[in-house]
Amino acid sequence: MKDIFKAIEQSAIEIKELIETGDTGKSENQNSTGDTQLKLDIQSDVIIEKLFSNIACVKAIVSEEQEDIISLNKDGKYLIAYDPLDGSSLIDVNLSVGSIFGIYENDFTGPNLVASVYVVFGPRVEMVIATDDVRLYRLIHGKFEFMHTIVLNEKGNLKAPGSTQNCWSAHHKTMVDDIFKDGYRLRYSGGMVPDLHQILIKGGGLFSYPETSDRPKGKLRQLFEVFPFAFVYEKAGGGAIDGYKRLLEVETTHIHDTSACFFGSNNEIQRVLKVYKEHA
Ligand code: AFP
Repeated sequence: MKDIFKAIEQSAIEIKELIETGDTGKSENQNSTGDTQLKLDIQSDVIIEKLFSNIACVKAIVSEEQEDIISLNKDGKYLIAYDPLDGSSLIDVNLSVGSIFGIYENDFTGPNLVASVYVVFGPRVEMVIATDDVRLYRLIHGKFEFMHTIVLNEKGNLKAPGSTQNCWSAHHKTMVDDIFKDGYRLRYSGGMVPDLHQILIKGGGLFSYPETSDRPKGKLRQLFEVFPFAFVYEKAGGGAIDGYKRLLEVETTHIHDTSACFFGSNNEIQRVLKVYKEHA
């Protein structure tokens, strides 16, 4: 697994350079979810694929930017699903973006996720690795230095409410309103990586991307976004659910499946479970 983490570090260094100097324009292509790919999405994907191709323990990879699984080494132990540049539509306004990696064994399903990593490209470049615990690293003079472990408080005070409000269910809207009435502060940039990173680093809160009238299964992709962050939040002492049950137990029928998702401190996750149970 160390080789995989090293490759991710190298990809972060190369993608940082790409973000700083590359063309932020659109390409002619769409990914499997129908999003028009930016040139930076495609170039970041190429960087990561090339680095993983040199690692013997990687059996196969699948990218959010590609249709299918790519087989690499038949005797490899790990399968990696990744989103090379999540939130790339925020680059032209110079907000933070990130790369997300889920490392799986046997197959690409939630219960078989064994580690996850994300990289935040903000004013500084930071990397978070979740295995048995959750560790924060920062890029300093070209090297990732360990900073500290991340542990969520039982309850936080930040709320990141995703998706279009006029597509929310009535009970979801009431829950979000009640959370704000309880004094939570709004923190939502539209980039999953910085929004979830903020809640983790500031001790807790709730990020939600619910099932909505226009997207009954949510927007965020299970393998590339939802499961890796579910793993991070659970290992940091918080929770991650689809409204009703643990995200890491949600079934995957296709590599590009999406899921409604809630990530947060335990107190907030219990609150969501209670509201959604009453409306199941
Ligand atoms: P882009 O990659 O198209 O910018 O989408 C970002 C994202 O997948 C994720 O990073 C955000 O949390 C989410 O979409 C925001 O979606 P809404 O704008 O619908 O809240």
